Amino acid sequence: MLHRVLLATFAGFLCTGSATAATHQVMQVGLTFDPADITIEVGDTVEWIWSAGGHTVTEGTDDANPPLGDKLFDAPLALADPLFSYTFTEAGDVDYYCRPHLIFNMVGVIRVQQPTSTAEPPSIESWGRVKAGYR
Ligand SMILES: [Cu+2]
Repeated sequence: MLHRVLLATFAGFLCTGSATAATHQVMQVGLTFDPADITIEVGDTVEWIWSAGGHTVTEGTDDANPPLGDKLFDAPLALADPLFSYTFTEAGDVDYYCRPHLIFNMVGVIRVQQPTSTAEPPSIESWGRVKAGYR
């Protein structure tokens, strides 16, 4: 009976992991995103916050890559839309830019990593410690 409880507890830990989805903020400051390069985990949300002017938060490296209709996001960031948020569900680097200001290199990247708690399966040794740890 105790073994089943322990297994269920450990399985629950593996499924949920120990990380909680976080929210990261990127400010629009003049013709830059700040910070322009951030690393987050799968499941995290990024909020882009407007300060002045008219901008976009557009996935990719330019309007052709990927094509405008195929982008993960292409959102205005302006007085009328002062905040854009997006939750990243897959690992990988996601480039983005501001369409009117790409010529001024207004770009950024979100580096999405697998949560560290679930990146690797537990080793045999850690299983032993978990089982032995329940005195
Ligand atoms: Cu801009």
